[in-house]
Order: sequence, then C-alpha cells, then structure tokens
Amino acid sequence: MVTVMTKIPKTHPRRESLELRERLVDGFASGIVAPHGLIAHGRGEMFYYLLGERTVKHARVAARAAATTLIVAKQPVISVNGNVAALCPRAIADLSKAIPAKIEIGLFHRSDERLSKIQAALEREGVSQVLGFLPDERIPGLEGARGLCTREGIYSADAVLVALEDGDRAEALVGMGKKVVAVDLNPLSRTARSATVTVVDEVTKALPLITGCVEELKGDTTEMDRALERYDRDENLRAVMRLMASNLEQLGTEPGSQ
Ligand code: PTJ
Repeated sequence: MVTVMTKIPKTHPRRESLELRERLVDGFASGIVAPHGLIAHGRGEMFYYLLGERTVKHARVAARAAATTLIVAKQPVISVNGNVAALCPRAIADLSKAIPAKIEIGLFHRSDERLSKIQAALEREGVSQVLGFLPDERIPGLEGARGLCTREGIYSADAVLVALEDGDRAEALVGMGKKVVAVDLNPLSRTARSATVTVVDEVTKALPLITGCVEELKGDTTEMDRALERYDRDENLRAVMRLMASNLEQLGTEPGSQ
C-alpha cells in the first residue's frame, strides 16, 4: 500500500488535530494500527471537539486519582493497543518508568505481525520488557484472541491502565477484581462507565498528565488520600457531559464560528 504522508503547515489552525491523524495514518500504513483504529480515532475526535480540545479540570482531578491508583498497586500493568502505540509510545515508556509498571500489548484485532511491530515501536523508546507476545492465560468471559493475556502481566495485575479500550474488555477486567484506570474521550462509553477511574482526555495529553501526577504524588500519602477522596467517577463523568452540552449550546449560538 502506498500512503503519502501529508506535511501539515505550521500555521494551520487545526494543526495539532491533523498531526494526530497523520500519526494514526502512518501507524496504519506501517501495520501498527488496525483499520478499525482509524474509525475509533474519528469517534474520539468528535468528543474531543465537544470538550473544546483541551484538558478540562475534571480530567486533572481524575488524573490524580489515576496516578494514586497506579502508585499504590502491587502489580500495575499498562495495556497497550495499536492506536496508543502509534500515538504516544514515548508517553507509555515514561509512565511505566515513573510508576513503575509493566507493559503488556493487548489487542482487540490480534495478529502476531501487529504485535511485533508494536513491540518494536515500544522498544525504540527504551522499553526493555514488553509482555503479550506469548499469552498463557485468558481474561474470563472474553472469547477469541482479544481475551488472551499473560500470567506475568495483566492476568496477575491488581491495577491495569487501559486507553481507547473496548467496553467488553474493560468490564471483564473489572469483573476479575482489578482496579481499572481508563483513558477515554467518550464519557458515555462502557469503558468510561465501568472503570475504577476514568480520565476523559485525549490520550497523548492524558498519559503525560498522569505521569506528572505520579511524580508529584509518589510518597505523599496525605495528598494521595486526598486525590482519591476528591474523585467520584460518576460525578466526574456527569460534569464532563454537562460541559460538553454547554459547549455545544454555546457553539450553536455562534454560527459560522468554527
Ligand atoms: O489495536 P487494537 O486491535 O486493540 O484495536 C484498538 C481499537 C481502538 C480499534 C479498539 O479498542 C476499539 O474498537 O475501540 P473502540 O470500542 O472504538 O473504543 C475506543 C474509544 O476510545 C472510543 O470511546 C473513543 O471515543 C476513544 N478514543 C478514540 N481516540 C482517542 C480516544 N480516547 C482518548 N484519546 C484518543 N486519541
């Protein structure tokens, strides 16, 4: 397949968004991203647009709870799929170092070829151990290849970070008794509504935000307790939805502004 990378002009008003698209298209062309990943990204773009394409305060509150959940976990694991590997492999490496947490590739549309390409992308960012290639366990209730995982990683983890996750898998991980930290731009998704902590933000912004919170909170039990006390998932998601609705309302009164 021939894919021509488009150079986005520095002055383009929607440059950041278009550059993320380019990363996805590039990841698709190089075999990291599944075709379905392009559709998933489009859905995310729509919710990000409603958020005003910025990290909102509710995401900052959630990020502190997410960081605490990962710090206090005995066996935290970061689950990586094609989209996340294409968008922000460095941010995954940084977060795994800061916590520290293992990294496991968990694919919805699993193939050995994609797995090795994602593994190579993470290794290029200095990650020395990437789990997932040789699964020896299954997530109960998930049929087919998407239920595969490793005993050393996701199966034994007490906390798992998932980004852009399919709802079934997020629910199944919660069903296994794990704390699930989700990054998802859609506050209505099953993933967002079933995770222990949900950060509604664009993943390339959310992961560095969580890493910053990990660095700040590590060792500060008072602030970590406060971070968990201040976070209520359902209230946080409702607040994000109210914000999206009010942004939409405001956009509707400014015709032609976009
Ligand atoms: O690489 P694979 O084979 O594991 O496949 C990955 C995809 C993403 C195709 C698979 O997990 C999937 O189909 O996901 P869904 O069910 O479409 O869910 C993706 C969720 O992520 C949706 O709720 C989107 O709104 C959200 N999303 C998309 N892009 C972003 C995002 N959230 C945060 N940052 C984004 N950039």
